[in-house]
Amino acid sequence: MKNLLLTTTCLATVTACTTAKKEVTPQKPNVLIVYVDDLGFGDVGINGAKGVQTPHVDRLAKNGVNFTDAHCSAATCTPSRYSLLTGSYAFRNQAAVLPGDAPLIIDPNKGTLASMLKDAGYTTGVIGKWHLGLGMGQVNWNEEVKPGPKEIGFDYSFLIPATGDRVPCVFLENQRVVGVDPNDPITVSYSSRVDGLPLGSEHPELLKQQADPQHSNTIINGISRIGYMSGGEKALWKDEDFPFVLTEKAKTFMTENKDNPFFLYFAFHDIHVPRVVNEQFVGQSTMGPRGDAIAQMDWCVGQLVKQLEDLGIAENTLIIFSSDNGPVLDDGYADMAVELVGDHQPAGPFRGAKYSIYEAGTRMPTIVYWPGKVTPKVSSAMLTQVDLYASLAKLAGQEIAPGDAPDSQDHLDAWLGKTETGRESMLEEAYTFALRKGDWKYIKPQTGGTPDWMKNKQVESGLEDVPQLYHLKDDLQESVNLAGNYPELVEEMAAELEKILQ
Ligand code: NG6
Ligand code: CA
Repeated sequence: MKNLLLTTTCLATVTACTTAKKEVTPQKPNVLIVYVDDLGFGDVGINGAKGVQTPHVDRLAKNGVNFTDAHCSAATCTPSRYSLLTGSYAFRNQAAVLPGDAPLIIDPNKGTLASMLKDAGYTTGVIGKWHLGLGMGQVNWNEEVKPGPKEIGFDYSFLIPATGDRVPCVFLENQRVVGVDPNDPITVSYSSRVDGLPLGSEHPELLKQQADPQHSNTIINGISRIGYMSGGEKALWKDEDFPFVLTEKAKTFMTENKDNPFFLYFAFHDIHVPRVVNEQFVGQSTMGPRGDAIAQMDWCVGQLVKQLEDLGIAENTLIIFSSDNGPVLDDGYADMAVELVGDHQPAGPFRGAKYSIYEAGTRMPTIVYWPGKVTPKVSSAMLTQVDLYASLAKLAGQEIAPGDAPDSQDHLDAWLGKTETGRESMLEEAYTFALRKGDWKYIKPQTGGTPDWMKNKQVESGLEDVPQLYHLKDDLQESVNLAGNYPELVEEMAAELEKILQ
């Protein structure tokens, strides 16, 4: 009946027919965030990687926008992910690296990137590393674990609950442990030993990789972890399977949602420790497991893109590729990352590393790829992942509810490479704070200097008990502290930073 009426109208006037046609809104673009863990700016071929090739990532960069000054919000994982999903600076929730039994740190009553896109008509999914806490404390891993992704806007989830180096070493699908067995219940503790599996500290002969004391608790799959766990034998993951398990789940999600707009947050375990790659990728780099993990990650990226192409939806999918914090070589396991790095520079031209307030801590390899929609280029726009919330809201035509995403700014045009004007100023978080204003960078003083654990990892923390001021255009390496030369600028930037932190 409806069709008949429309035909009649069209026959009546040509104008009406054209108008009716125009009103058919095209499907909103899918959004795929490909989020690598601990990948440094210089760890991809397009940014100068020496010890490993990344043809799939490079292809995205060459046919998309490759950013040189785009940042995650903080120099560690949990804070960056918190900001990405909430559009809020991480210090507002004191977000820090979480243990594997921590409660969910995102407020289910507030909007998230996922809930905002869901409200805009998207089907939403998260696959991979979570590390934002689950439940409300004292989680029973043998039952549904909530609140979790569903309560903050994800229709589907398949998770590594915390990190690869933390228990529990099981996957959760839609907030239930995959392979849970009531006859073999799972117990997890971060405070005391639980009976059952051997510990790395007592049985180093069982290990595939030796580990530092913090990573020497329960052994699972030949790797000692942070934290204690027993039970769930059938549910335990095999690290070597991650690339296949995760990409298969992503492919299924894309296939099931190929006819409706979807948002997929695909969060790699790679290239975080433990770097235990599948045998298919062993030896693909000259850098041992860390480089091989990069090759493995690159293969997965290729798989995700191929699936979009095979489904015929690549041209309607915006891909954002980035990382959650800067690179680190030794992060607790003896995997030869330091010994085999050669002339490869994980952080590219920048100073610092994961955990560091210097640029390498947050300046991420960042690529936006959208075939036919984005003109290939290199962009120096200053951007932060905190802004993806507001920018993607713009893309999806969605209003941001009052009080949500307080730090997020719409820079969609910059993300899409239409302008190189990004942020005017931006916060960087590590174990102190920095403020960027154009080429100027001010680092807030912090008493106590670099803690021993960072020194042991050979990380240049950037923690100094005096103010630091760098001019990045002339001094990308943050090597000449100009604070003494520009006291007024230091005062001005310090005041602006404190205003944000209030
Ligand atoms: C640290 C771990 C490190 C890594 C990090 C989190 C120790 C000594 N080190 O506490 O191995 O897991 O937390 O990394 O325990 S992140 O990328 O998830 O932030
Ligand atoms: Ca990380």
